[in-house]
Amino acid sequence: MARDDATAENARAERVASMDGDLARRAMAVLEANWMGHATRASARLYPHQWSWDSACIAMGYAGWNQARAQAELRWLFAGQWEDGLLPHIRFADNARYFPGPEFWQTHRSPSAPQHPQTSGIVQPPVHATAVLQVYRRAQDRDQAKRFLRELMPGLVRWHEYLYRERTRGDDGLVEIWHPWESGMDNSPLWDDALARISLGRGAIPEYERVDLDFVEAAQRPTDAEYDRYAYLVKLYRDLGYDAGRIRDECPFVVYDVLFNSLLVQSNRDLVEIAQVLDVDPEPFGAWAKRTAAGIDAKLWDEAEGSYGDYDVRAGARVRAQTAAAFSPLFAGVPTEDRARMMLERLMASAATIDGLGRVVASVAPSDANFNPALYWRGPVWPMINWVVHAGLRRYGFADEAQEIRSALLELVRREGFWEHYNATTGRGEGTEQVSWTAALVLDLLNGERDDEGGVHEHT
Ligand code: 2M8
Repeated sequence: MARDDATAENARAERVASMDGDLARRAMAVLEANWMGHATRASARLYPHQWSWDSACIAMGYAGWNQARAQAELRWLFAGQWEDGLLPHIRFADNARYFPGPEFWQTHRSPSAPQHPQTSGIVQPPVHATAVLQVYRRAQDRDQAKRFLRELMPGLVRWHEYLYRERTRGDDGLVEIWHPWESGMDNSPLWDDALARISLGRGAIPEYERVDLDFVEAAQRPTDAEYDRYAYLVKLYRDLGYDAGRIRDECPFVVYDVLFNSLLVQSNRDLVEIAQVLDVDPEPFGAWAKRTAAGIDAKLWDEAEGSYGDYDVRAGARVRAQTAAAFSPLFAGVPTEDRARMMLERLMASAATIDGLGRVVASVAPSDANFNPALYWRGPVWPMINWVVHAGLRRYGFADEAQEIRSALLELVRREGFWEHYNATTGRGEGTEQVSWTAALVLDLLNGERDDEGGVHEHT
């Protein structure tokens, strides 16, 4: 970097650091501590590797104060991409303690997986094109940032091509997930029925040992029965050599998840914009966005409930659970204004109210029978979900409600620090601590104050 650019970047980092008292500085310190020299571990203790959707969020957090880091983060992730375009949910660091590690995934069984680096063999929600565009938008050196777009675009396109080629069936434009970990919302009640249908005969469960319970109370983590099924599905995929065609036929867990598909719609819209910057034909990405948005509207909207939700492909039925994922189509500009208003009412009625904070979005509605304020993806407040909902509300012009959620989330973090999630009743920080995407999304939200109104795109 030229000396002038370095000075400008330092000046900007200083400006960012002084936002919101010491909150931004504290957030930057979390990312600094988790920086591995080439990418950022998801958290200090429980998650010592690079996770796919965390990493996309982390890049957005870096974008406003350290472009070099933001770009390096995404480059490192995409260097683990498989030959068929699959973007793995974990790129492993060396010698870190975590289950399941590379020895359990055994991705060498797939001809598409790289020999090096070592990765997992499943995916996570596609928020990467959104992250790449955000990094570009926040860059000061436009030419350099354009080169970054040019460098990352082929990987992004191959990633989406993989999803449309291997993860669709029929022509409804929806992509499917094959593991609860692919949703990012691991033990959400959304998966209860599908997992309950998997009966594990003798010898079906591979040998494994959980590591997570060394770091976090069992009451805040998935059950052993859930872990048995997570491990069983991984074993099934590795036994099938990670062959997508065979998994598609044999997999007992096949779900159209509304959050995953909504993030994909937005990523496609962002690919359109990236293509326009690079003077490349944007039409195929616009067509993908349209197709998947139409699929969400046709298959995942329930008129009687007045809500979007997931669809269990194996059961041939909608999934009944009131989770925050239902609001994610707002983020991608999918619903009509009428539907958006219905969603807003439901959202604000089902939000968590924590003493002195105002409303914030719980991962599961407090009125749902499965709600548990402290149990991981079954109730706690997650920064990523609130970030998605906040952007969705802004997009539709629900500025006051967006502001309420933003303020409540930031206040939770100010009070408690950078936790994985926050108790939906007490607001206590729980799960694991020093969490990178919590810090990064706080930085993005603070930075967003300086963006033009509608830091998200127009509703198209
Ligand atoms: C959690 O998931 C991992 C498995 O991928 C785990 O529990 O070990 C989820 O919250 C997921 O969404 C997140 O990406 C990951 C790292 O923060 O942790």
